[in-house]
Amino acid sequence: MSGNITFTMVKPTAVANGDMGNIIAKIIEGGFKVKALKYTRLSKAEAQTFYAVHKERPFYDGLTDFMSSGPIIAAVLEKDGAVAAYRDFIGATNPADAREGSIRKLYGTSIEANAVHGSDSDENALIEAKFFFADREWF
Ligand code: FUP
Repeated sequence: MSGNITFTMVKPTAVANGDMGNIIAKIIEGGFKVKALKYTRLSKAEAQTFYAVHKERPFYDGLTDFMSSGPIIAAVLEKDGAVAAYRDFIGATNPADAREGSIRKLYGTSIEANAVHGSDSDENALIEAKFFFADREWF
């Protein structure tokens, strides 16, 4: 399965703004198959674990506060070359730099509140997916 899956989250601001349905619809229209899907909320400690790779970065505390500030949608997506395809699909990290029509351009409001997460490697996609989903929750 590695190489064909990626992991995404609809971040708290996008959920709070009522954009979750539009974002999930756009992902499916983009040719990504939903393998797993969950409405949930990270604790601060869980957000710190999830973003541990950014532990030394100046934005780590704010990012983990933000990501635990409200409910999110977590999902595993399938497509050939899913990681790269999805990163291209959602646009640049900073919505201001994101491609016109991309999810981050349409629904992101700042580099932190950039609407969605997308895994950066096949290895991390699997780690992140397993962080949220038990085997029986994948279809
Ligand atoms: P991306 O892989 O596009 O999500 O971007 P990064 O891995 O560089 O960043 C991870 C998350 O950290 C981003 F979603 C938003 C946040 N971030 C900030 O809050 N400030 C920054 O300066 C850079 C990233």
